[in-house]
Amino acid sequence: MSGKPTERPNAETPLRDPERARDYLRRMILVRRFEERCVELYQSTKIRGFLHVFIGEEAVATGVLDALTPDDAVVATYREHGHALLRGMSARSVMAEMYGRVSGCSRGRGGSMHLFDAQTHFCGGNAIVGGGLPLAVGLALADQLQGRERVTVCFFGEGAMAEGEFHESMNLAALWRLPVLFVCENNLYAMGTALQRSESETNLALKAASYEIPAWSVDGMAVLAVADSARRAVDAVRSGAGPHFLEARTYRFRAHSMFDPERYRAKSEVAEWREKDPLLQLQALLESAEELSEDDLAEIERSVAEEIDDAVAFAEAEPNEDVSELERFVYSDSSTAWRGARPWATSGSDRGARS
Ligand SMILES: Cc1ncc(C[n+]2csc(CCOP(=O)(O)OP(=O)(O)O)c2C)c(N)n1
Ligand SMILES: [Mg+2]
Repeated sequence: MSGKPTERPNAETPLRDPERARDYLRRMILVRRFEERCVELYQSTKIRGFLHVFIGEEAVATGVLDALTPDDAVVATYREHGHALLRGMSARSVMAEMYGRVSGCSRGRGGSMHLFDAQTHFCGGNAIVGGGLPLAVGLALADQLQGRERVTVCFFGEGAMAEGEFHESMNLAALWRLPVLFVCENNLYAMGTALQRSESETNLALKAASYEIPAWSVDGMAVLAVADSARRAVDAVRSGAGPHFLEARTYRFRAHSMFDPERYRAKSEVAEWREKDPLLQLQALLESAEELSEDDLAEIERSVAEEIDDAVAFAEAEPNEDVSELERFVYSDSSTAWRGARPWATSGSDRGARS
């Protein structure tokens, strides 16, 4: 019985491991600067399509992903550049994908919202709100059936909790005690819709707990608190305690996407949240403990800039996929194996079915 959601005090998580904290700071700076560069590249039309940045929310993915082993699986949303980088995908493969290059992680066919990498078990990037939830449940069910000891972490926005898929996924995950950690990135808005305008119950951990899933909330602007909470939850999931749910209370500093005049929130509200910037908070904590000097910070910024410059130069120089390959992957390569048995093939012809 999970009963009601557990509130955990987390504002003052102590700095137990300065080296690890410095590493978190570097990772968050990498994600922030990478996305700032993406915005610039978008404005100069080097990157096309949709672009949703995670700026302000970096502590969530940084803290949660640190609790995983390389064998665990990750499912994310369309706001997933940071998750991909933090999972260990190279800045080159992510940036090349943003450019639509053949050497991008999805051969340039997915772009910003469809980053994917089998090697790091980064199972997307998903453009559909709530679309990742059933995928995560399916991955965890497969692991359970095949006896693999893997945890799947599923990130989604609070907007996804108004979708039917959320409820179906929570129910089945709890019923079958699947090894999933659900992480709700509650940034208070789904595009221009505030949480209280779309949810009758705004206590999100309570909603999850109603499925008998242990659930609690954490300050999503405080990376050490997120990391502590996530570790506790991941350890529990790994030990066979079934699915868990973490609500990370966070905020996006930028617009929903590149097309959003932001008429739904006051500038003063954004300014208030910017005071809680997860990068500045951690920096201040490290500095006050004398665990971060100006030189340390300059070195982090320098090495991050170098990594991003290299990724941009790489993406600039790479080719797009040849147009002759356009139809490849429309059907899977293995589709030729069952071509003869296709139920809708009424004649011997195979019109429209190219592999
Ligand atoms: C099923 C579905 N409905 C609507 C959309 C359009 N849409 C794209 S993002 C978004 C808001 C989602 O908000 P939230 O889940 O809170 O994530 P956030 O963008 O805040 O990270 C909507 C409605 C979509 N992509 N998929
Ligand atoms: Mg949201």
